Amino acid sequence: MKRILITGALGQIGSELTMKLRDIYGTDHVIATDIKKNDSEAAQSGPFEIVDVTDLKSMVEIAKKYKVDTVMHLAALLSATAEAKPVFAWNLNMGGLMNALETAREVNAQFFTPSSIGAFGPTTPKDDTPQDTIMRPTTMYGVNKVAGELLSDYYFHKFGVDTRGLRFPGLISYVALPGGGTTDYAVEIYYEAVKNGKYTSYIDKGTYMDMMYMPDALNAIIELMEADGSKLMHRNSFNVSSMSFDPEEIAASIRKYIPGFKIAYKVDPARQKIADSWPNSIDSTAAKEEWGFKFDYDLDKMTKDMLDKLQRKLHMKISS
Ligand code: AKB
Repeated sequence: MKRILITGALGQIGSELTMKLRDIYGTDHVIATDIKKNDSEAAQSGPFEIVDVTDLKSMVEIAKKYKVDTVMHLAALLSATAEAKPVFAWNLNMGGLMNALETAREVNAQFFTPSSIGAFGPTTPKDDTPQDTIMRPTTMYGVNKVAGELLSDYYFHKFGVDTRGLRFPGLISYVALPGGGTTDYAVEIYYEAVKNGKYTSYIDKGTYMDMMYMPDALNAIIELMEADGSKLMHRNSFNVSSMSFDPEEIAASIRKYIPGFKIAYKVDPARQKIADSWPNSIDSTAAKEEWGFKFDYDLDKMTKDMLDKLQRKLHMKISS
């Protein structure tokens, strides 16, 4: 049975991944860590330790204390925050990744970290973006993600660490909010739809980006980690996506359940510039062929589930 250490476990992905892994592998086998503790289920329902990912010694100590055989490194700044604080982002994103890889090497653990559609740039083909293509990102986050993919490849080839990773699109979820991302609008829009029946988007109409619902993202991580390593030609950088839409299309999907829903625009130039440098839609064929990537949720199925779950979470009823 796996023993898994997760960094950034109280963030958007970690809050749900921790709980799902505890269901599969047992509560005591999943050690959640983050820079601060909070009241969330992930922090309270099983082992939790404060870990600052810039502190290698404490990460290795915790990994040894719990005898982990898997490290899932999620702690990182997202694209918009990284762009606003590039030096801090380099230190946290690259320093944290290096320490997490070193920890995995030290305790001989399997390793996962997410890459992103942010690893692509304006010179990358925009539609059906191939798995192997031009990667010259113009954001600090993108530079971190490309370097992270290469560093993970290096640890695999040089030290034999079983590194694995996915290029995630924008992830949509209702448990923990994302923070500081460019795709966050696609989460905020659902909260505002339930609370106020309207949303003002900071991303302009006509801007297409890849997205995925959190249950599909969690399955993708677990399936990749369980996959036969000998078949993984793109082990640290699989394109994965289940939908691509612009703000008008997500608004139209919400209108199927809230007919009076209204969208307006107040474009944030900083986040729009990042979005404009990313693909419209990426090609996930390599992930399908090499480890059987699949997904359950398209836009309308996700919208229905998000609106149901948020009504329960916010104790609010939408009038349809
Ligand atoms: C972001 O918007 O920064 C992230 C991502 C696509 O990596 N959600």
